Amino acid sequence: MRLGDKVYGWLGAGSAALGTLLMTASAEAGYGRGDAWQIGLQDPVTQNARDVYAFNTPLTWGMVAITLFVLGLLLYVMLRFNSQANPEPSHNHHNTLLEVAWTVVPILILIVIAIPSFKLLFNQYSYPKPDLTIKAIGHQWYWSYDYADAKGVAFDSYMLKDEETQALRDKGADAPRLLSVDNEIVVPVNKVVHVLVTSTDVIHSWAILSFAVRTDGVPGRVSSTWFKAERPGVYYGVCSELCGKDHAFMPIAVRVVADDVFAKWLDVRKAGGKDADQKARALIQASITPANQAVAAVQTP
Ligand SMILES: [Cu+2]
Repeated sequence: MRLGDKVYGWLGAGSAALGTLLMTASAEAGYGRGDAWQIGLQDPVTQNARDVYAFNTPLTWGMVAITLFVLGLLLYVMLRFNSQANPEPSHNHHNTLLEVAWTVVPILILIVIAIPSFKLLFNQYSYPKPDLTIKAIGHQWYWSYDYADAKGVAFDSYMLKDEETQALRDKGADAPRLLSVDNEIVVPVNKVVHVLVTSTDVIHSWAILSFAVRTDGVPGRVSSTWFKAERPGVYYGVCSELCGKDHAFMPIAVRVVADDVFAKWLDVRKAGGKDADQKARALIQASITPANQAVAAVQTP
């Protein structure tokens, strides 16, 4: 067996073993949030995210192969042609075949990368007809949301403090530190959601990794993105543009729920009132039953 084959075998075995280890560590690992010692990306829950991840994996291994190849060439030159090993240097120069090859091969590699990459970009910027449109407004340092189709449904979303998430976890709720927020965005499952992103002060960025969306919120401009989440659950993101001292403390939480839960939630929000936030939260918490958590645990293909 050649050394190259061996190295490839080790890499394959290594990543497979690591994958198994991480998957057994937690059934929910990777969905909507990072997991301790996770290697790789968060699990995708939209078609675009699946396409992005299917592209990312071979690309990364291709990069590893090229890096090792160049490293090998460098080591070979350093050992074989240093002044001790090769005291009489040859006077060769110019090799047309070699020069054409090292120009053409990288061009071909770039073309092979560009084709699926452009396809992904087109998909991300082709907006299917929306079922729901949400405006996300970045502030120093929190987000506010406005449901454009539902008059009066608008709220602020602040990160929960450590003692608040701890209190929730003590009660058995799932509330990750630095990601949980007081008011989550709630959207129905399998529906096209457009998100219009803007900001009132500096540039922020609205991103959810499991949806493969990331869009800058620029003051005075509206940028947009879209997703169609195929799996109920809660998906976290963080502001992805350095926006000041509390940049790290303005997470984004999207709760994907069944249609009927969403309809009830929207009614509570539309009714408004002083305790609307509380009622909306209670409704969502009550909807998280063991039955639909089991549904949520079923992986999408
Ligand atoms: Cu920000």
